[in-house]
Amino acid sequence: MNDKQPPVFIIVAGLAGSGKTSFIAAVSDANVAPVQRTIDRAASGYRLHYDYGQIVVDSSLIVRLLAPPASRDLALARQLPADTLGVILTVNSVDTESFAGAEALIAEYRRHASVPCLVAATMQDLPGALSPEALRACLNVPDAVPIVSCRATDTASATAVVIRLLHLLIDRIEGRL
Ligand SMILES: Nc1nc2c(ncn2[C@@H]2O[C@H](COP(=O)(O)OP(=O)(O)O)[C@@H](O)[C@H]2O)c(=O)[nH]1
Ligand SMILES: [Mg+2]
Repeated sequence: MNDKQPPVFIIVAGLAGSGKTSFIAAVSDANVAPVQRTIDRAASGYRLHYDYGQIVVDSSLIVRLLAPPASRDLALARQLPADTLGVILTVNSVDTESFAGAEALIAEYRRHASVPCLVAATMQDLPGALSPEALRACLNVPDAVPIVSCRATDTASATAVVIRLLHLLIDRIEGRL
């Protein structure tokens, strides 16, 4: 019997400069430094460059992390890959000028995604970073969506965000959410 599962996906979405590439590099296995992977869309005839990384949990389970190019974000929000576990929405906590765009992106994912979503508030190590509570108010994020402090360049910090997303998924499977 072949017990190898097809890969499952976590989408990392956010505006340019919000820490997506850093986040994927920090959580991915060392031998899968994030590469830009071109995904061929044979049916529609175009090619896209996604940031890509992966976590090999064991011989039967691989979690792939994908960050879509910003131009693709809204289209992807409406049609996530079938085996998507959840969405991590990165927000640059110091870049107040990005907040309007970040708010719109978060709202779009929440409107369309049937999988758990959370916000990773990146750049929390920098002076002037807004707290998760302040970001919640600025970006109109409802309480049901966690906002997790994050340093996207740090493996432990980024991994904690992934684990939080997995707990959200478990809560949902067990009917607690
Ligand atoms: N200090 C700090 N720098 C970060 C953090 N996340 C990303 N950066 C830096 O911010 C810049 C943009 O990050 P990047 O991952 O390229 O963002 P992307 O455009 O969303 O892929 C890079 O120079 C990163 O090193 C963070 O949490 N803290
Ligand atoms: Mg990038």
